[in-house]
Amino acid sequence: MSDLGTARRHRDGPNIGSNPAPEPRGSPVTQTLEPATEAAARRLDAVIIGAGVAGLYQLHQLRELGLDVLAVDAAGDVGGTWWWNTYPGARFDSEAYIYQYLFDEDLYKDWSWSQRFPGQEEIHRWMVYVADRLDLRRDISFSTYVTGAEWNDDTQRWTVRTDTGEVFDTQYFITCAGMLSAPLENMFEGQDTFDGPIFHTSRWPREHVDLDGKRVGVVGTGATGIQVIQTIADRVADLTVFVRTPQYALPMHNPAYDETDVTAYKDRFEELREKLPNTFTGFEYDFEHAWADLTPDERLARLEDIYANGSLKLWLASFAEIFFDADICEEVSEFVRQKMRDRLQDPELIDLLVPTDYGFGTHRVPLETNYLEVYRRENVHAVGVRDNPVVRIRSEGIELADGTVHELDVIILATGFDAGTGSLTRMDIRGRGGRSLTEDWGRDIRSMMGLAVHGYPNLLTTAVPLAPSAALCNMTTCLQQQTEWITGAIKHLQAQGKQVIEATAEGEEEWVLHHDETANATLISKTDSWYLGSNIEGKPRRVLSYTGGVGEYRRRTLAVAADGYPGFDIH
Ligand code: NA7
Repeated sequence: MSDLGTARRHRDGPNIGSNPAPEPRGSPVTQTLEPATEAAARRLDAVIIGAGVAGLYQLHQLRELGLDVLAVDAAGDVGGTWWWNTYPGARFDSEAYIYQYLFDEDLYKDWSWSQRFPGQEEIHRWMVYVADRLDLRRDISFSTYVTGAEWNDDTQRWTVRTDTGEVFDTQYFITCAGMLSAPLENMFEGQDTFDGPIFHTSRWPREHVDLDGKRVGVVGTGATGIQVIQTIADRVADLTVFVRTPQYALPMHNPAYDETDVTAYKDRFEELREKLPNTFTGFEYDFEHAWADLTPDERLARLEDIYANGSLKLWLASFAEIFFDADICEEVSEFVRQKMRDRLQDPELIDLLVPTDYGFGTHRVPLETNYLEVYRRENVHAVGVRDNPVVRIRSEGIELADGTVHELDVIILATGFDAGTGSLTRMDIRGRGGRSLTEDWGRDIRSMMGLAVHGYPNLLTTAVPLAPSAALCNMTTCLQQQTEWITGAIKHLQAQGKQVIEATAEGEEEWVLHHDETANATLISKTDSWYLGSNIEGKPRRVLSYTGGVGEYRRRTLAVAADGYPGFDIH
């Protein structure tokens, strides 16, 4: 994973075994906020939701600005995504040395990574290091879920409420809640009848889960499912993987770092600080060649070379044309398919696990380690559920449409998230005149550069739709940029003696049109996946991520700030 997330408070759910998973929240639209009494509310300048990558840095910046600010997080500690996602095999697929804060050279250089793509435990330790180094914990309220917030037109301030009964009266309400923090965990009829535990990957129990010798079923073969499957296959007695849509799998090259490697990347700090915010996806690499400029042999040589790099480079920095040109996308897809066929060998597995009905790069591309080889083990069974779907969970296991029942001891749901919007729409956020963000985004997902929403004054957002941080970037790059933009906007208000900033309807509309025009030119917009919201029934369709590139987004957002915030009403 390379994403930020922070999410909801852990609760015991009846159907999730020993997993302390959150209860499904009722439709926030039907919840009503109790009126706050002045006495009960703690007065603040800013409330931040989240203590992950964005929340920590936003807290640091606003404190430096002299604001009285509190971060609130449902998690039990700092880390966001890297606190929640403790499932077996969770790890980076951004190189560790670029998934970094770049605002402080010493902070960067005083931490050393053990390998190119470290696992969750090391990543979480790094986030603890950052929080301690910047002394952030004293202004974070953990194990606290924001249930709702309400803009008061008279006071021009937000009332924010939590499930611990706290009420905050704040000028700014800033969401750093993560784009993949609302898990899809109540997926199937009969989940509460299963005799064993059911774990959603992002709500993995913090205590040890014993899978040894168990019959385990995994539903979902996205980036997360792949990490779980390849990690547990040799521990469990029997592993059944329910495959609906296979992924293009790219082998990860993950060497351990010695002192020389660490010194080498640290010496590049200045170069990385300059480069990362200006590439197409906030990674280190960028497109170097146009497809048309190379001969077929040169293209193949380049693809082989990048494939051997063992990173997301094949997706994010081979040929930009794969995102726009169906024929070129098909050629690169076929290159990856052949690699997969060579590894799988078995025609039945090839049929089930090699994607043929969508193009390489139009879904999130996962990195893996021996993922395909795992299916050649005797204790691993791939079951196709595209034409014979899972219909329910029964006491003994998973039942498919044709009546087949797969008997299991443990079920793992790697079924993904309500991406981009779910973290906020599961709360009850009310803007001007009591309008509901859940209802507004339930009709049409709109924002002003992913930083603000018309109708919600002083609500400033990160990792929400219509910015690269909604999906298509190295998250630390994008989130640093967004939080710095927010800090800059607040500074601007302070300097002007103003209190309120709100995206205008016209400004937002202009951005939505630009976003759509850019997104609709890509093949991503023509391919079902969570990138488009199509994993959630009834979710309005829109490419969640800004696809114009991280560098272009940065240029545009900084221009807005430099030009005095056109598209925003400031008063
Ligand atoms: P994803 O990428 O949304 O994957 C979810 C998987 O679950 C995907 O394979 C789905 O198949 C599958 N799924 C969902 N519902 C069902 C049902 N009902 N039956 C069978 N299979 C189902 O989530 P991840 O957690 O893997 O990754 C999310 C991001 O986290 C990832 O992109 C990284 O950025 C980190 P489908 O494709 O819908 O056919």
